[in-house]
Amino acid sequence: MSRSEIEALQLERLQWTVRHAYENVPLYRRKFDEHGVHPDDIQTLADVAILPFTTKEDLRQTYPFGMFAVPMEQVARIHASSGTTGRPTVVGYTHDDLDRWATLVARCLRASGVRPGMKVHNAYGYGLFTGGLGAHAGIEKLGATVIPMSGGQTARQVQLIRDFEPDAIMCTPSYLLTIADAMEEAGIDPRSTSLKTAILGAEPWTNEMRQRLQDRLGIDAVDIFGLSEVMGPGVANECIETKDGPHVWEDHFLPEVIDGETGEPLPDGEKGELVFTSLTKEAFPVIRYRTRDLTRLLPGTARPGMRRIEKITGRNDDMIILRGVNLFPTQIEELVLGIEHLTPHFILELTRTGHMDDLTVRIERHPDLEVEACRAATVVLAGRIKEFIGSSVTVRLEEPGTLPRSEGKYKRVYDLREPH
Ligand code: ADP
Ligand code: K
Repeated sequence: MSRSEIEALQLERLQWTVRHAYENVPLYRRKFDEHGVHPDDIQTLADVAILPFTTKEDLRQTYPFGMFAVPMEQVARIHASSGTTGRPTVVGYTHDDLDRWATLVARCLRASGVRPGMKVHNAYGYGLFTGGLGAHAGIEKLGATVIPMSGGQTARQVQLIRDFEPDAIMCTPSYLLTIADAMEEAGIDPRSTSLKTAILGAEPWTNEMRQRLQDRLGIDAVDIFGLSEVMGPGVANECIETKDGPHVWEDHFLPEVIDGETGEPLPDGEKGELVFTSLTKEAFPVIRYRTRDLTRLLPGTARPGMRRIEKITGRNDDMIILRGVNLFPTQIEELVLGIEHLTPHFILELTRTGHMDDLTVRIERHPDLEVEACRAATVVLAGRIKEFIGSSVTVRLEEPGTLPRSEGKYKRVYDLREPH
C-alpha cells in the first residue's frame, strides 16, 4: 500500500476504534467526557492528538478485565505482561484478534526472510507472556513448521537445534547469547548449525550486539518489537534487506512520538516516547497508549508505505540516573562491544556511599584471551565511559561463567542503593 492508501485506511479504522472504545469501555468514556472530546471529533488522523493518553496505571486500576470492550464470552484468550516493572497487566483477544495477530507475526517472519516450509525454533517463553504463543501462532500462520521449545533448558535447546535443524530461531537477544555459549560448551561451533536467521526482541539490544550475534552464529539477526498492551510481539519488525529499525505495521497501529514531559506530539524524526493507538483490536482497543519506550519515527525503506521506528535501545523505566546524568544500559553495551577483548556478559550495580551514587560494571573476562589483555581492556572501557558520561565508574573483571545468564528478558541492572 502507498502512504496515502495507508493513511486513508488508518483514518477509517481510527474512527471505528475510538467509537468502539467509547461505547464499550467505561474508563474511556469517562476520560473522553472529562476531556470534553467525543468520537465525532475525529475527522482527520491528526485529530488523534485531542484524545487523552492511556497509561499502565489505567490498566492497573481496572484490573483484571475492566478495559475489555467485548463481553467475556467473546474473549478467546487472556495474556498478562511479564510485569518487568510492577504488577502484571491483563489483556484479552477475540478469535478475530488472535487471527490478525497471527497474520501480523507471519508478516514479521516473512520480512525476516522466513518462508513457508522452513522450520522455526521458538524459544520465547510459553504461558501468560505474549512472546511464546504469539510467535507460535505466527509461525503456523505463515505455513512454516513450529518447534515449540519455550524458554529455559538450554542444553536441551542446543541438542534440538542440532537434531531438528531449524532454519530460524525466535528468542530474546540475551538468550541467544546464552544458547551460543551452551553450543560451545557442548563442543558445537555456533557457526556450523542449520540456523540462518534469528528474530530477536522483547528487550532492548544494540546494533553492536547484532553484529556480535551475527558473526558468532553466522546468521542474520532481525529485530521484532511489540508489547502486550498493544498486542504482543509483531507490532513492528525489521526487514532483512535493510535491518534499519522495525517497520510499524501501520494498517493495524497508529504510532506517535510525544514529548514525555509535556505530552505534545513531536514531528517525525524527533526522539521521544512512543505512543500507540490500535486500529483493529476488538477485545482490547488501546487509545494513545504510552509505551515509555524511547525512539523516533522515520520514513519507511524496505516497506515504503509504513514508517519505521529507530531501533529501541531504552525505555524510561530502565534509565539510570548517575550523579545527575541519564544513562541507559544499552549505551554501556555499545561501549563494551566496541572493545574487542570484552565479552557481552556484564551487569551494572548501583551503590551509594554517603550521598554519592556509584556505578560498577562487572564484566566477565574472555575465556580464551590473556588475563592481562582483558584487564587492560577494562581500563579502556572505564576511560570510554568516563568520556561518555563525564564521571568515573568502577569496572571489575570477573571470571568466565560467573555472572547470571539470560533465560529470557535479561536483568542487567542491580540497584543496591538504600531505598530513598
Ligand atoms: P513488560 O512491560 O512487563 O516487559 P511486555 O512483555 O509486553 O511487558 O514487554 C514489552 C516491552 O518490551 C516493550 O515496551 C519494550 O520496552 C520491550 N521490547 C519489546 N520488544 C523490543 C525490541 N525489539 N527492542 C527493544 N525493546 C523491546
Ligand atoms: K517484552
